Amino acid sequence: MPALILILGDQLSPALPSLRHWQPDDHILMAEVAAEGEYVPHHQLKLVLIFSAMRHFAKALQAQGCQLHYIQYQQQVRSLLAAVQQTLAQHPELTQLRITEPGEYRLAAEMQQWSAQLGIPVDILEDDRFIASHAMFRRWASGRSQFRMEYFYREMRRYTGLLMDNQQPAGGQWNYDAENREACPANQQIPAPLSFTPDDITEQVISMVRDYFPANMGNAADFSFAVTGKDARAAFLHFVSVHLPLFGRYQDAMKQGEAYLFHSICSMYLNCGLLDARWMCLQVEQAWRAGNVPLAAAEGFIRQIIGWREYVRGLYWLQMPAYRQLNFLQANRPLPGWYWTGQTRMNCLAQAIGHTIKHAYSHHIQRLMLTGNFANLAGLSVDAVTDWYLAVYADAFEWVELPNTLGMALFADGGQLGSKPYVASGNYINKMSNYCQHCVYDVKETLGARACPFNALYWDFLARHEDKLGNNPRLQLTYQQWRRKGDNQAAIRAKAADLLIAIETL
Ligand code: DLZ
Ligand code: SF4
Repeated sequence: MPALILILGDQLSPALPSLRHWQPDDHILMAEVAAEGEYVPHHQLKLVLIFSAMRHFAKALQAQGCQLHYIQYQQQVRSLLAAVQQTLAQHPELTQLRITEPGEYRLAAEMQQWSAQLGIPVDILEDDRFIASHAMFRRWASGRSQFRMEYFYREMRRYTGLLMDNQQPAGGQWNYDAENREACPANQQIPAPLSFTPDDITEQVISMVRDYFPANMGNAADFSFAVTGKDARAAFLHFVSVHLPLFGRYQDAMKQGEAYLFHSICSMYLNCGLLDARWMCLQVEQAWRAGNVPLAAAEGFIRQIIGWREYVRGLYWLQMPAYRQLNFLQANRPLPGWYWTGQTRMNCLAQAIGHTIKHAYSHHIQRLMLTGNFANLAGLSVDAVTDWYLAVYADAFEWVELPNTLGMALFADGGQLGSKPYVASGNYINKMSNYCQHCVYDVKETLGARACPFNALYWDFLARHEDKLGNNPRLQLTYQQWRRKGDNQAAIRAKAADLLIAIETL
């Protein structure tokens, strides 16, 4: 039975399950459609990446002799279902549809209805580009009251054999995170990541995105990412040889004017399918075994891929759709306008949001401890914040974005992902960056007119949520500090109330 194979914009991998079953009389469909382009106001660079990478992937499949149908955005097809219906109407010989399961629940739920709507069998294959299958994750999670990443990660190390010597973790320890928390010295040289000049296909996409998405964040003309597997692999190998040796050490550091530091900037390639997770981890392990990078750097990187990334995906599928509705701390304040413009006097946030606007990227600590931390301290709406992250980052798809934002950054799941909220005052930001040296606010002050807003908001957050957080064993010391503030408590809370009223102008 000849099939129509639908490939989505984050499934751009030659080893995709639905492509592995390809037969010469099958047809392939790829479609740029309004429903996917508009479900959040995607950053212009994210749109260019996905559409250009889709067009390059289609071209490569065509060159291999596949019968390929490609719908461009200008054709104004509303949805993926409409694209499938249109193609099937033109090719009645195609009597089944084959798909690799989508990464997002929203689409997976829609696709459950497709067979009835189309009147043909719809074969949905498990996405084995992820290392842990759904069954494997469910097995691990069943019977546990708390899902701690560290234990899942150890199983994944054993399962993959990565960084293992005779069934034991290489170097004798599973996790070297404690060695990964240094600030970046002023004189540290930071090499640039590999960037790419747009070819004709990308130029066409840039002009299409400018025409159809003029109000979206970012400037499509700034685009310099890879759009093919070959270039993405080159970008990653450049990272391994140039940045990885210091990746671990400065993983959490932030520095004025530096968007990337020693990060790989490859999450967007991995998440849309241009890079393969196992291949990346093998490159990193080989670099360590060859003596080119420290074990702490290699382990720190591999943990992100086979540990954290697989773990958040597992939790997402285990708990959707209920997960999307969680709002443990009842955070409902509207998102300040400066999340979209970067126009705030808080230098740390202006930097993180500025990078986001310029590059559709900021690194994990900027996302967690700057934009995420502020959103949590200020009680910003969980819906608005999660939609913002989904829109503005080139690597953001809901399976990875939602647990990281709703769970990790906002504690809206009540502690399933993190054992305590990742909140911090200005002190942490000052320790991990040089942002405070360039800020109009004073990080050492809590109450005065120039006081760093993070400080009063931090204490106010703890006081506001004492009923829900006061018994958390990991916050006992912090609550003791709060109690010692005695008479100052009222002034701090009044200051926080003033800050929240003036939130648009901070
Ligand atoms: C993110 C995205 C965008 C912006 N556009 C498309 C599109 O037009 N066609 C498509 O197939 N995929 C697109 N994607 C990626 C999908 O949204 C993604 O496959 C789902 O969110 C599931 O992860
Ligand atoms: Fe951010 Fe406060 Fe430091 Fe300014 S003083 S950069 S607002 S932490």
